[in-house]
Amino acid sequence: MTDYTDILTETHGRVGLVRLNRPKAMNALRGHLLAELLDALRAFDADDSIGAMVITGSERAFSAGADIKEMADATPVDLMNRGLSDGWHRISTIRKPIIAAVSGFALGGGCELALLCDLIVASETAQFGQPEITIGVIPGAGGTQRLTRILGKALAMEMVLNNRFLKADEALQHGLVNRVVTVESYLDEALKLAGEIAARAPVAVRLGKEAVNSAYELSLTEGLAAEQRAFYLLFSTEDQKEGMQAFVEKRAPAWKGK
Ligand code: DAK
Repeated sequence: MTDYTDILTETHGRVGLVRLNRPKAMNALRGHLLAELLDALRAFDADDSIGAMVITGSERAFSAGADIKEMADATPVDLMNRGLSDGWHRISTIRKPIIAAVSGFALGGGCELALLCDLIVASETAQFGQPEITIGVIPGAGGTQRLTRILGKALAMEMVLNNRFLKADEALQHGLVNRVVTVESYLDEALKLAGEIAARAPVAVRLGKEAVNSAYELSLTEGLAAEQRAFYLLFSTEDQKEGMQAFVEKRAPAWKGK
C-alpha cells in the first residue's frame, strides 16, 4: 500500500517519517488511518536503508484520539470484528525505534500512540490527556497501564478519572517525554535524534529496544536473563567485532547491520 490518504511518508537519510494527515479532524485515528500507519511502519521496518522512524502530526494536534464519529454507534462485536486491538498491538511489534514528535493535543488514542513509541520529543505546546471519561468510556489502547507504569498511580488516576491534562513541562518532569523544545524545532529535533540512533549499530539498537521494553513485561530476574542473552548474542555480529576494533584503533566504526 503506498497511495496513502490519511498519512504522508518521507525519508530523511536513514529515518522514515510518517505524518498523520487528517488536519481537519485533529488527526483522529480512524481505522483507515491506523491501517495505513501500520503499513508504513512495517515497510520502514523491513527496509535495510531505514534505521529509525518518526511519527508526527500537525503543530495543533499530534492526534485527538480514536475517531469518535466512527466509533460512536459500534457494538462490542463491531469493535472486535474491526480488529482494533490487533492493529494497536502490531504497532508495538515494530522492531526499529520509533520517536513520536508531539505538538499540541495528544489525547486518548493519540496519547496512547505516543506512549507506544520508544521516545517522545515534545513541543512546548504539547498536551497529553486521556479524556475518554468525558465521553463515557476509559482508555482502551494501553493508557491505564502505560501511564500508571510511567507516572505512578496518583497522576494516572487523575488523568483517567478526571480528565487531567499534562502540559509539556509536566510531562518532562514526570519522565513521559525525552525533551521539550520550541514548536518551530520539535520535528527537526525528533528527526535529528532519530538520525543519530539510525547511525548506530542496527542489531544492537533493535536488541536494546527489545531489552528495555521487556522491563515492562518481565520480572527483574527474567529481564536480566533476557538482557544477558541479547548481550551474548551481539558477540555473534560483525558489528560487535568492528565496534570494538574501531575503538582500539581510535577510528569511527563502519556498521554493516549484521
Ligand atoms: N474524533 C473525531 N473527530 C474529532 C476528534 C475525535 N477524537 N477530535 C476532534 N475532532 C474533530 C471535531 O469534531 C471537529 O470537527 P468538525 O466539527 O469541524 O467537523 C474538528 O476535529 C476540530 O475539533 P474542535 O472544533 O473540537 O477543535 P477545538 O480546538 O475546539 O478542540 C480538542 C480540540 C482536541 C480539545 C477537541 O476536539 C476534543 O476534545 N476532541 C476529542 C478528544 C477525545 O475525547 N479523545 C478521546 C477519543 S476516544 C482501542 C484503541 C483506541 C481507543 C480505544 C480503544 N482499542 C485497541 C480497543 C481510543 C479511544 C479514544 O481515543
